[in-house]
Amino acid sequence: MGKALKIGITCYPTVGGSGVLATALGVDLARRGHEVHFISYERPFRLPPDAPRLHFHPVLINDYDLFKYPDYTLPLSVKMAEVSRDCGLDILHVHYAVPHATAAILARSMLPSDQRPRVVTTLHGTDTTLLGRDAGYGPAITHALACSDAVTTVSAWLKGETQRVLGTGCPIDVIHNFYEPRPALRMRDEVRAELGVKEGEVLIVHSSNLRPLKRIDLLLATAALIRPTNSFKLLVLAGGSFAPFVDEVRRLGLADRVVVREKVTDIEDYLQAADLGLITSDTESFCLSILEAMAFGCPSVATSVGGIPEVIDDGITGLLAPIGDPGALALAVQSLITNPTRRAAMGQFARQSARLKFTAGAIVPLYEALYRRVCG
Ligand code: GMT
Repeated sequence: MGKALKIGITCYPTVGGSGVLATALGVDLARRGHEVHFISYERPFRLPPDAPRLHFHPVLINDYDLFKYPDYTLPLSVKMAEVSRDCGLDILHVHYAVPHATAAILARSMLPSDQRPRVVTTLHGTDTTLLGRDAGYGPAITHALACSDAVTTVSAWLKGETQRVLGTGCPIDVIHNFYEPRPALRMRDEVRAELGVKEGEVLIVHSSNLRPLKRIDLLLATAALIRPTNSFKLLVLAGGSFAPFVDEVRRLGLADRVVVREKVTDIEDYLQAADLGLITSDTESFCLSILEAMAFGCPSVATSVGGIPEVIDDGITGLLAPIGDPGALALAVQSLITNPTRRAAMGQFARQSARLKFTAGAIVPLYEALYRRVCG
């Protein structure tokens, strides 16, 4: 290993793919001997409390009456500059461009030239696909990318979208997401019993923040079409409130099929108990939750959108279905419910693919090489 680096990481600390990935990256970098400083408004929820070389610096947000909208970007940039100076950071690595990349560029310009860290921006998805299209954000994102020392995207698809939507000519490295499963704490049978999964039923898992682009309406419409109706339970691991969907569950006659667990932190316990994943998103730049399921030998049925085909090899590690078609999704799910041998084989390939292509061991060295490249 080369010289240990001092790396600042900024991400959203809440339940969501970009923060989860950034936290896992920081944890692994610290394990590899680097000094890692998280800078955010709250401690990322998956950050272990006492790991060596891992530090957390909270950003205090103002509460002035004179502001109608509290500002986060400026206090964040001031904290980034302060941590960079006091801890001698080599790198500021920001996950999700808005507002983190702009804050990092500002922080860097507050410092004397010999104390300036290199800025690495990782785009995760909606920072390009949603905010990049917004006239109130797009130019600021393009500017922050142009001023970054390196830009990465979590899939080749997102790289193409970033170039297309933002018209940016800056070089972009594609570094896929990774997942390092923690051991489950409970037995598979115990978790299935807790969820009320009966003998012979297939446990389908959907894990997401339930935002509109995850298409929970389509997820439930798909579940309502699966035959036989009593062949499965659908577990929703919800990163947000499921309350807005409860009426629809009842209307579709799914009350005895759908089990919800909100804000779960021990996802591994549930993933090892599942048989099949189901993702119905309108758009996804990678879909970390498919990878999390794959790591537990659980193949997914998913809409063929965005970067998902880079994660699932259709017909080998899972099944892809056209966007917005609950009939096709239900048929794909049914084909794996009724064929446990094929499901198990796909699960084995899914686990192998996760281990080969998408572990910390495969991916984190790519970030380290990038850091060393920008540090010269
Ligand atoms: O949509 C989410 O689940 C959260 C969001 C985020 O930024 O936290 O996810 C995005 O980043 C994840 C990690 O890189 C990707 O796996 C998701 O596909 C991506 N979501 C979208 O692009 C819609």
